[in-house]
This record gives sequence, C-alpha cells and structure tokens, in this order.
Amino acid sequence: MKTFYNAHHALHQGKMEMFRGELVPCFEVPARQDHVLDVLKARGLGAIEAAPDFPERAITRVHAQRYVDFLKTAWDEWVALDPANAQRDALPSVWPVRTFRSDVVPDNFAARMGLYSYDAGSPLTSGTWVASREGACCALAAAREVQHGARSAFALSRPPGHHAGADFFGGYCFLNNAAIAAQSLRDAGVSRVAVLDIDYHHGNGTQAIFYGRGDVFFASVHGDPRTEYPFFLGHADERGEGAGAGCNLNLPLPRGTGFASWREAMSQALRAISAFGADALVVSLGVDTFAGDPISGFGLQSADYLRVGEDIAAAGLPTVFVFEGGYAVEEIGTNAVNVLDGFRQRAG
Ligand code: OKP
Ligand code: ZN
Repeated sequence: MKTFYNAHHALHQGKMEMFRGELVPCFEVPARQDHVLDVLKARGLGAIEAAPDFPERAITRVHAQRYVDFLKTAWDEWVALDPANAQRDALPSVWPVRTFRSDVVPDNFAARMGLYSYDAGSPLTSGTWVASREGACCALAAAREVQHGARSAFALSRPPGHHAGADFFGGYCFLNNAAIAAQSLRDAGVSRVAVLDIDYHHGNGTQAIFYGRGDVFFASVHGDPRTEYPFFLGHADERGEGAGAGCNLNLPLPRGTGFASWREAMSQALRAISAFGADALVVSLGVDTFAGDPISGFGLQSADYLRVGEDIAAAGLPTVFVFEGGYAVEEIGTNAVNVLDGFRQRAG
C-alpha cells in the first residue's frame, strides 16, 4: 500500500485552543503525523512519497471559492491588524448563529473568522493554508492511485479534515480531505463512492457536503452527539435528503463502548455500503477510538485495529485511507498502521 505523506504538515502548529473557558495546549500536534510515519517505515508497508501537486480546482469541487480565498489570505490579514499577532494564533470568537445573516461577507476580519468557522478550538496559524492544501494533495494522490487500479492507498496528513464543511473550518479541520478524495473519484468516472468514517467524532463536514447527493454514501460510527463533539450533528435519524435520501447512515454509540459493539456497528456500516453498490471506498481513519485517547471515550485496544483493517478489506472495495484524528500520540503510529497492516494481510 502506497503512502502519500504531507511534507509541510508542521507548518500548521497551533499553540492553544479554547477548552473549558481557558486556553490549553493544542491536542492536534505535529508529532502525530511524525509517529505514524516512523511506524510505517519500521513495518515496511510499501512506498512512502511526498504528495505531488494538484490544481486548486480539485479543492473547489468541494469547498466554496470564497472560503478557500479567505484561508489563503487570513494569516496575512491577521498580522496586518497588529504586528504582535505574528506571535499568536488567530481564533474566532463571534459566530452568525440562527437569525443572523451569512450571505453578506463582513469586512471585519474577526467577523469573517466567525462566518467561516464553528468553534474556538481550531487555531489558524501562519502555515495553516500551506499545510492544509498539501493535505488535500495527499488525499488526491491516494485517490488517483486507487483510480489507476491500486487496491488501496494511504493519505497521511494533518491537520485532519472531516469536520470541515464546504465553507467552514472547525474541529481542527480546514479542508475536508476525505470529501476531496471522494469527489475526485467521482470526477474520474467512479459511479458510486462510499465514505466510511471511523473517527471517534462524527464527520459533520463530510456528511453535510454529500447530504443531498445520491452518488456518495456517507456512513459513520461515532460517539453519540448528545454528549460528544461535534454535538450538533451525527444523530441516527439523519438519513440524507432529496437525491441523497437514504445515502447517509449514522451509528452513534455511547461513551464507553468497547470493541465488540463498535465492530458490530462498523460491519453494519459496511453492509450498508455494499447494499448501496459502492465502486470505491474512502475511509476517514481516526484512531481516537483508542482506549487511551485523552479527548475521546471508546475502548479499542491496539491489537483491535488489525481486525478493523481486516473487516474493511473484506468489503472487497478499492480503498483510500485518509488520516483523521487520534491524540494518544505515543500509540498513534501502532494503531493507525495496524489498520493498514490488517487490511493488507486480508486483501493480499
Ligand atoms: C477532531 B477529530 C477538546 C475538546 C474537543 C474538538 C475535537 C475535534 C476532534 N479540547 N475539541 O475528529 O479527531
Ligand atoms: Zn476525532
């Protein structure tokens, strides 16, 4: 299985995020990707390459142009407000919730930060755009590999992507790499694409991007949004709308769920993907389902991730793995690579 890694990921390095009323050090740190890359090299799963470049239009197939343009210039605007801002990250603090307008783009920078985001836990830094753009290229390269006949490929990147919507960031995510990969497969002629999201957190961005579409199925196993982030989406009654009716499957599970129940939910998602008739699969691979994860609540053990990869391989679909969350930094490499290794062993 070939890996495309983000050579510029460390340019995105948030300092602090808002949590329980105070700024705390970010959980989403560069060491996350470095550890996965180290374990990949040690276990020899296949070629490892930096991502090639792709044109921006592959990104704007999923994201609004005005949002992409904002991300490109946001850091310079932030520093232009006050030279001292160069030493601190930009965080939003005001949002257009219900009854406010989001069709008029404000001139004020803080207001635009709020228009294009939904939480205060996702710092925008000097390298956020370059790192995020390179992450999208990793996803596009992995998708192209599979489109050209590979059984699987892995996009190893950070920041993660599945919380990012067509025109907003949040949940540490800026560009939705899994959605960009899925859309690129569609644009290359793959008729029916499925996204399986097994990160601990519901992939609200991916769901929203494809919610009205019948050509991309979205299935997610995640912590119940009644108690777990991102709270406002991810319930079982969200089944898709319009042409996408029936093409969205959420399987929320209570905090504390262990591997046996979690595995049964994932196999239910895989059965639905098979019934949909998918021709290719994109996996949003978060390993924050790990028992030792500091911000999550499921109970998977490291060895369980081998079974996860085997179960996904048994679906028999060309598969693009896109790296998402996982915050137990010491074990993150073993857990992520176990999924890929289990897949490879079962897929042959
Ligand atoms: C991103 B991904 C901890 C509170 C939670 C947001 C979590 C985003 C997870 N400070 N903050 O799905 O792993
Ligand atoms: Zn997560």
